[in-house]
Amino acid sequence: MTEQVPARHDGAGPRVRVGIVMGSDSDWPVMQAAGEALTELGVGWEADVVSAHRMPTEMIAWGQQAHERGLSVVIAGAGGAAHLPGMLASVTPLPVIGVPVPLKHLDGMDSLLSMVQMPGGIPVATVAIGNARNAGILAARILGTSDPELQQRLVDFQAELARTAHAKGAVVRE
Ligand code: RP5
Repeated sequence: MTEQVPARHDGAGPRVRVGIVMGSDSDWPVMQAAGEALTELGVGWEADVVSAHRMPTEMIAWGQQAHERGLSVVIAGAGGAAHLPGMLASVTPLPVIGVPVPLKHLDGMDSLLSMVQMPGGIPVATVAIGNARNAGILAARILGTSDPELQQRLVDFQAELARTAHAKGAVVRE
């Protein structure tokens, strides 16, 4: 084990609505940004390693049970032959967001192409290579469509992004 993936976000926070899964604990340094974004936005999450290739039976069971356990969105990250998001999408009715994890060979292009080329009927919403933070924000946006308080936090979050961008612009013009 190279990195410690938290089995579940500290339980004391909001109800867990997002499941973050990855093919290996070596993906966690990239994937933890999804959890950080969700925490910033007040969304409960859990994280686990569910490899499509090394533990396929468990992976399918995880996907089949995700909605029954109360999850609403799945974020799945993997590197190389990144089949995890697509395989989960084939067995869950939940929206699946894919995060291509860059490895030392091919810079994540292999992961990206593995995720985006899904057959009709089985969508995976794939973010940019390594951009797990956007996956967390997108999951919050999906949940925000039926959660006015969360949607307001997203409005405030975007306003803060705009303020930050303006501040950066001001520095550049000096
Ligand atoms: C993929 O293989 C994982 O998602 C990971 O990105 C990659 C390498 O895994 P390890 O060999 O580091 O466990 O399935």
